[in-house]
Amino acid sequence: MQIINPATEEIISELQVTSKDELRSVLDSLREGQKAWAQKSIEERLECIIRFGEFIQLNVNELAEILTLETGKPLQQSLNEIKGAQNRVEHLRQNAEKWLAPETLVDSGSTHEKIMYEPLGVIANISAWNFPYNVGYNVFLYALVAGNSVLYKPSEFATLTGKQFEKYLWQAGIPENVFQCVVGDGKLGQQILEADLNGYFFTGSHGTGLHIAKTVAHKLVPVQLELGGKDPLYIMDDVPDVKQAAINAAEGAFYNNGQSCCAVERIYVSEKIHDEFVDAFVTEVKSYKIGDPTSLETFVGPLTRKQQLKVLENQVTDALNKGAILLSGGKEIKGKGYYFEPTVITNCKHEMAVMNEESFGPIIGIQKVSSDSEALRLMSDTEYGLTAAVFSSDEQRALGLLNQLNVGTAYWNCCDRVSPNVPWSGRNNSGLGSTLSTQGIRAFVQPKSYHLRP
Ligand code: TXE
Repeated sequence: MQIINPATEEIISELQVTSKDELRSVLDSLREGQKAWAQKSIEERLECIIRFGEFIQLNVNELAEILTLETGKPLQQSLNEIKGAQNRVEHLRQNAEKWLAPETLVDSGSTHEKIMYEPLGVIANISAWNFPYNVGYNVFLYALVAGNSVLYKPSEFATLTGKQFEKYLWQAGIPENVFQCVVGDGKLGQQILEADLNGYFFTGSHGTGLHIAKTVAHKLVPVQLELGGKDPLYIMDDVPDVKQAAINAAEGAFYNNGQSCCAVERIYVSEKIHDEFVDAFVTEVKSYKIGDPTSLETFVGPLTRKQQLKVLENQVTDALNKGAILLSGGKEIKGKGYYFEPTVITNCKHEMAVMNEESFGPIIGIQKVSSDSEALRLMSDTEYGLTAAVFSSDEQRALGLLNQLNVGTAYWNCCDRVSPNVPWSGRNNSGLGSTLSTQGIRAFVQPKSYHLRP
């Protein structure tokens, strides 16, 4: 399998794809390893995770460079992503024992009732390329602490990063028969679906997620899907600082080149402040440094996948044909690398693809609205349900609207944000189940209830 640098289109590595036989023997060893791993105490498992965090800290620059080389993510953003691993390790250090401890619910003289949390067994973590470290460690660190072994299949667009994490997990004391990173694309993914695993944890597109859920349904094992979105942001007329709101909204839309599951994908602005907001927004976007992702100053690098250029181009054409106005960007940047100009489109309408289909790139549609109820109607009219944001100086007004939206995450005066303290979950076409927080660890265990009569 060839690994291509999206900034230069050069082949940077060639890897041997995991064969069917190798997959079988990897799974046999993970099944064997899991038994011993589950016997270890939570403290012992946690020690390995904490050591992993230390290795990550020591090698942060190397890890960031590989991520940038492989996915085109600007170096500063690669560094930010790796620092998130530290944050998850610390969160697990503080909470994992508490979350996994047996719970006694009734302790009367004649009856004891309690819950023990047992690991699922061997789980598959089929992952994505857009935040490959992040979407990986949000799954496998929690699964490992809970006593599972993990078959990790990174995206074919982020395999080198997956292999680096495997190296440091092993160095940190996680046995080789407890964590294995396999190499391949959807074909290998398909073989994993056909194999005997105790849970499937997926991050990626809605289409593949649905296929996975259908294919493994007969096994009756847990399936979690973290899929995409078409996340709306509404700027109310009472924002205290329109310029600051525009800067924050633009960052939410263009960070990681818009390739984030929770990127701001469509913006609604009150007609009272619309023009001022748009001016400030376009000024901000035009100030972004585009180019070589290995430079710490770059904010917009290449897209990770070449095929997305066409998707973005089609969304621009569709919007312009339906009456939108192009204020910035709008096309691929010719030359080496998969670069697309940061694109701002106004005068948008709900029927344009840029307002109702996932863009997953540096493009944003802005639509004027005349009331909160119009904004609510437009924000709600989607098949997705990942996040929604409202900027306003009035918390009650913002929450009044956010409370009515069918989303997993609601943001007031912020956006495009993930925290280990609260669950990360999508509704409808944005997915199933949760990572992070108590729910994120409970996803990797099964409760066993005890009724004891002493
Ligand atoms: O996803 P895929 P891709 C969305 C985003 C993006 C689109 C395509 O819209 O443009 O998905 O990205 C593996 N059985 N998101 O092509 O195809 C595949 O090898 C088992 C949103 O990367 O879903 C990879 O490891 N596995 C998302 C993983 O599935 C299969 C993040 C994801 O690939 C398989 C990334 C099969 N039959 C993309 N076919 C988010 N939530 O942020 C493929 N795979």
